[in-house]
Amino acid sequence: MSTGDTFKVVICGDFAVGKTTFVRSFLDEDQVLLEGYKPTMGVDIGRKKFKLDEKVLTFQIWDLSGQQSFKSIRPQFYSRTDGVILVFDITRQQSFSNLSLWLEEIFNKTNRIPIVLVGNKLDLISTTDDIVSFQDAEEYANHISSLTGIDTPYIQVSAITRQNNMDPFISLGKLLIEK
Ligand SMILES: Nc1nc2c(ncn2[C@@H]2O[C@H](COP(=O)(O)OP(=O)(O)OP(=O)(O)O)[C@@H](O)[C@H]2O)c(=O)[nH]1
Ligand SMILES: [Mg+2]
Repeated sequence: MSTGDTFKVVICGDFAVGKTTFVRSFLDEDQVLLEGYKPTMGVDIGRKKFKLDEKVLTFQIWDLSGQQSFKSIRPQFYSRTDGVILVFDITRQQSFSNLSLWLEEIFNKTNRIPIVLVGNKLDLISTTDDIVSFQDAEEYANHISSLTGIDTPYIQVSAITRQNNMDPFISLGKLLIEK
């Protein structure tokens, strides 16, 4: 539930798909995004005010750990969540097939909230043939949408180069305002 225009947004998805890098690129536009992998320990919470269609929104962002070892403590982090950004790595099929496990975790603790699907690491698209196609991911977004009854946009980003990195937050903000 939201208080005024403050929304709790939870960032989900497998370990190392780039959730923390993606959140940092949003929270601080000038921050240098280090490339070393430092797993999130449980959860990191950040906050940012931003303007959308003449409204000022505040997102309180809960960046979860995707590591299996934190799975048992994650459910407690979903209480009063307004929206979810679900991230996978377009160069790692496993992180795409595991999305159903994330949906199960999300739906166990939330009720009909907007979800935005993000395929990260777009900068690596030409480095391997084994990528998750835009079409497959978009179909999956439609599947999510059929479960929630709310539109689920699919957006490809590169957290590292910041390509499209603001779009998922803007899309989610619009869905939350409309709700
Ligand atoms: N090439 C590329 N690498 C990325 C991108 N985003 C993140 N990475 C790298 O992927 C690794 C994992 O990134 P994190 O942001 O820590 O991943 P995470 O999803 O937060 O991982 P957990 O906290 O363990 O769940 C790091 O080495 C990042 O530098 C991207 O857009 N492109
Ligand atoms: Mg992390």
